[in-house]
Amino acid sequence: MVKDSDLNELSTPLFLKPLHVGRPNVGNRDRFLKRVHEIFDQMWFTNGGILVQQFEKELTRYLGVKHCIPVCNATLGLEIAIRAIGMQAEVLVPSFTFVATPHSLAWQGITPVFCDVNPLTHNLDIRKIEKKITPRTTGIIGVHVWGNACEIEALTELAKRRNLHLIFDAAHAFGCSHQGKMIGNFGALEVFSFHATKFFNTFEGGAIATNNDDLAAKIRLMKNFGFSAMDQVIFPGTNGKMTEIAAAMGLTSLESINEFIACNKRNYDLYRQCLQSVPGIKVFEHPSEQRHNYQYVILEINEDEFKMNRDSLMEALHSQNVLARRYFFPGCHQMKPYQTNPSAHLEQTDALSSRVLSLPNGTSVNERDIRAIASFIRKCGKQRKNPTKEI
Ligand code: T4K
Repeated sequence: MVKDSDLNELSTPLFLKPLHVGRPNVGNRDRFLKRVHEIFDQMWFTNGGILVQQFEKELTRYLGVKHCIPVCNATLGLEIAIRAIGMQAEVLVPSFTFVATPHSLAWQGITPVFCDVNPLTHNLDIRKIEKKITPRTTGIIGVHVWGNACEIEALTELAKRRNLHLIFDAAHAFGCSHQGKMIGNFGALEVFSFHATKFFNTFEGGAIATNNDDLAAKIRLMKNFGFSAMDQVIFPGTNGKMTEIAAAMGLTSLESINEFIACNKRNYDLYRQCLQSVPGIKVFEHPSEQRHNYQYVILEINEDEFKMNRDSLMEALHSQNVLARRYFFPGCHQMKPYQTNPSAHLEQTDALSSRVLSLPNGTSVNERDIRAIASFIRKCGKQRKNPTKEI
């Protein structure tokens, strides 16, 4: 264990090798490689092969949902979903999200109208959404940021009352639940990301979950060029298919998902325990009464109390090879493609994106790492100057 006093003696960084946010979790490598050999034996690489079919079945069972359709990534999954459901003109989205969320609308000529977030939950602020509805609004995309469910009931009620489509970007929320039901069962559909940086990965990948049979049928057509049978195209589609190798990784990841989650939770609890008494540092809380993947360890830094701002803390951590990330910074409304968007003044989003910092979690992080990181952060808070110069 590294103590504060030890840090004073450190002339080399705390970690010799970088400790990343978003390091992939990998299940049993031999089982994965066995599946890869099967792929070569079959000489069937994509277009709905047996591993994708098996992965789809397993996902559906895991989530308790009628359909969970694997796709090549969540961004394309969102694009397909938005088109399948018929969103057009303007769609309400949070700005405090990864830029893929608004891009999936803008890419098909739909204007993302950015809404502010609730500073406590980091999700869409239901009290502020309704004001943004115009005659051009056709839908809402809620994002379950850090895996924590949006205010689903309130959003569902609003969407119903104002005749809007409602879908969820559940990129962070695989393995999480809301009111005892797995995420994947809400809105018209939900889209997961299985990108390498997610706690559950298929290298690149994602899935669209829905309980609506007609919508599922449409999505299946759309992600395969609109083919209904050989030589028969009945819809203008795209290529959103998952490959066999991605499904091999997905099946292998699924076998270890409980271990990944247990490891994330252990780490998350330890971070909280080690940082709870540090003035000006708050570790964002995940709801204990729901299932959760505990992937994200998010610090909120109160500069006045901590005596150092978020960016200086990030620089200090980077100097020690702890590659903390500013997810999400800046808010999407501040990014170049969206700066002219009239919905641009979002006080809470701006404040939040200047105070959050994401710390490494997952199977590549151990107890000793976390104690060292927490000790270093505590030390940073005690110093008003740049701590890296004194360590
Ligand atoms: N909606 C939301 C709310 C999302 O967060 C995302 C994705 C999406 C939609 C779209 O999902 P996908 O279409 O990607 O399925 C990363 C990921 O690329 C992105 O998937 C993720 N969100 C976003 C939050 O983070 P970057 O630009 O920050 O990635 P990058 O390359 O800087 O890597 C992040 C960290 O992960 C680095 O510290 C290194 C580490 N890393 C990364 C990769 C790829 C590894 O250790 N190994 C790896 O293989 O976007």
